[in-house]
Amino acid sequence: MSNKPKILVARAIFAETVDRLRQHFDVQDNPGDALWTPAELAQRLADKDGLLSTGSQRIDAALLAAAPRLKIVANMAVGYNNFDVQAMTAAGVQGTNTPDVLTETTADFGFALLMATARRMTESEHYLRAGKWTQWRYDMFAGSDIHGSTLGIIGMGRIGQGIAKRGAHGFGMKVIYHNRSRLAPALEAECKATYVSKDELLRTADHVVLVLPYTPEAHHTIGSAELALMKPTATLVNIARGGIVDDAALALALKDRRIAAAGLDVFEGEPNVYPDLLTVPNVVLTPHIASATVPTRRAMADLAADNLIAFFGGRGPLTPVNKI
Ligand code: 8YV
Repeated sequence: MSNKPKILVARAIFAETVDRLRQHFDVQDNPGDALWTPAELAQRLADKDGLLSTGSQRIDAALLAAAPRLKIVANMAVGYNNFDVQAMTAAGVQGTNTPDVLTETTADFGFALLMATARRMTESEHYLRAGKWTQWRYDMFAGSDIHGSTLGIIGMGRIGQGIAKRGAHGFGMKVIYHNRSRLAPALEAECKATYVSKDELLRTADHVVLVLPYTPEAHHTIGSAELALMKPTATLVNIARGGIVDDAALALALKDRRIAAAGLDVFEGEPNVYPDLLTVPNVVLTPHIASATVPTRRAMADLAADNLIAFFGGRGPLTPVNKI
């Protein structure tokens, strides 16, 4: 019997990463990518020392109680709202995430979604594919400009800063932002970004991008009251987390053209999508793929694995989210 630590890999990941884990650990993986229920996950964790998780596993007190040997959960995501950090710390379980490696890729995607939304790219593609394009028209799918417009970013962490730089330096946008805390002056200058209140941002931005982490306080940061503050020509992009936007209120605002359009990569209760969002034309919908490039997903899997290797190697986790 091996005396290596026992690791559970909760979802399918790159075979090379699993092979590397096998050099250090006794690994149970999930190559078929079965979606385990919390009870099935708990049963598999009963004899495990470590877990490589993704955003789809909830790590809470009930799960921890069923996993008496568990010492670390390495999330393959920068966001870790699937962790009950307090319960993990109380149980002496280390949590880690995957910051930095996905910053630029995710900022690229945020900008892509903003452009697709403002320039009505998927709506016009559906029209073309449906065989409806029979003649040119002066106002056909006329959207709003990106260059020279005002970009409002809510949540100015690493990804928000990446989007600000793309907007300010690449597209000559005026960048305003709102965040829990103001950036240091040097960072504001680098991003060419001006701090404003949330209301001022919503009132003045042509394009609003949400990049804040999900916390209970961030729930429905954008609801009907906030949508009412936005310009009728404005667009809204959410690449942060489902639940930050009230999807029902947004669907109504899009239907009533209270705002021009939205781009959504994340949803309340995903992978379920609020049904009305599937029927309104002025929304671009993607299935939580902002970090999905092959090199970035590899880097995320590798960093999660490196956290496990460093932790059990006695070197401490590389990117901890709690202190145990
Ligand atoms: C992940 C993400 O793909 O890193 C995050 O926080 O939202 C995405 O990059 C997703 O959470 C899967 O773990």
